[in-house]
Amino acid sequence: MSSRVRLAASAALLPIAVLAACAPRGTASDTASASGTSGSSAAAGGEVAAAAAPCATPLETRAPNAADQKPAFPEQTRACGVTSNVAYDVSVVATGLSRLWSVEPLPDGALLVSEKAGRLRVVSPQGQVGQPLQGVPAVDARGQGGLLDVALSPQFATDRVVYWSFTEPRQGGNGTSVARGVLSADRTKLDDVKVILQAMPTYNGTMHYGSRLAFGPDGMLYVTLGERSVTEIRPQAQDLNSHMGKILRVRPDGTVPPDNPFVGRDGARPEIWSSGHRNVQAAAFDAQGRLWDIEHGTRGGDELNLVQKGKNYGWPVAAYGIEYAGRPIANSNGQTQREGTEQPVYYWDPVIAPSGAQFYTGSAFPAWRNSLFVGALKEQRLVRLQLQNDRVTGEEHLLADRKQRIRDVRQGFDGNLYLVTDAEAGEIWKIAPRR
Ligand SMILES: [Ca+2]
Repeated sequence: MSSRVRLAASAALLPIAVLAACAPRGTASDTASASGTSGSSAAAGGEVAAAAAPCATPLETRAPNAADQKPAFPEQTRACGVTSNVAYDVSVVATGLSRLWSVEPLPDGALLVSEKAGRLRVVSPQGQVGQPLQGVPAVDARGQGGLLDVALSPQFATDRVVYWSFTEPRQGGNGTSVARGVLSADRTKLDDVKVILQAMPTYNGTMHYGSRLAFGPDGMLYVTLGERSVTEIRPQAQDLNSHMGKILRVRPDGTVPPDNPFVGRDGARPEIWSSGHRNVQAAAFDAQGRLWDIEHGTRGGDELNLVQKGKNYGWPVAAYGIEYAGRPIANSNGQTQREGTEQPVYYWDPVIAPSGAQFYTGSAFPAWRNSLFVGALKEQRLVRLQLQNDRVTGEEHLLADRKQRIRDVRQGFDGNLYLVTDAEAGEIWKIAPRR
């Protein structure tokens, strides 16, 4: 299976990875493991942690935007550069697709992709691009809006149910909504289409919709949202009576499971799983079945979080970075910590502008097992993070030579990685072991 939930097989069954040469700048000890020189890690599929000390010469060398802010712990930013030395080929599966937003591999090797303007298409393993699927409701594609993420039902092989998030045009504005439908056997249309979730309130804007969809090992659908960006509405990220700036958790039919953290609390919306998020466009479950998110920050505040039930991730009352205009973040007065809020596991200053994310669990690239891959829009590359004990121990940047805004990254059922680019003539890439 290739869904964002993927429980790892025992790492012991897999070949030990020949990883990483020493960090190019001669610092991190991301060296493992075929030679057996390092103690093998149970958690990391051949990866061995860098030293716990902060990196003396991190991959990121540019000046931070918020030079006066300090990380809460040494590994929270500017990890050491690491090099996996994996030999891979990039093949262009298809070109000429407009503003691709997500890619979802199907069990037979085809790909389901979304184009922001409002189209879903099936692309064959050979790269044949299908006509837009019929049955997709209208979207508001202005600004950052449109047809956003796609996810498969955990039982897709038998029920053919597809989920997607989109900017729904509404009376008085718009909002992020989630719909589901049944992909017809001939893959030309979606039947029984139904909107199962509407993020509220409706707002008249064009920014910060989120969103990613990810099914957890609990069978629930997690939906990440944005806070609509502007100063008038973004404080709602701290308001449990609003869906803005939240991650939601619902059953596959959109109803609320009774064990959600705020069920039964007055003035709280029961779909909420976690709060205090800014604009969450990446969500991925790790091999242990835990949810991680990556959020767009302001200048200097992109962050990685381990998302836990009922917790508050700080925005906008505690955040790294500065306002786009250059001053401290108004709602936090520049504070990065606040009691009752969670610290990010990692943050980028300057930002990468994160898109989709995927924990790699396949066998095609043993050296990458348990790495977290993140697409980068502004920085036009694929970011690979190594994690150990819930700390980032190394960062690697791949595909930067292609100079494309990467909008999503997903693992296929074949263990290869599939990426889509954000361009008017966008591309689908397959990353496979070098032949
Ligand atoms: Ca935060």
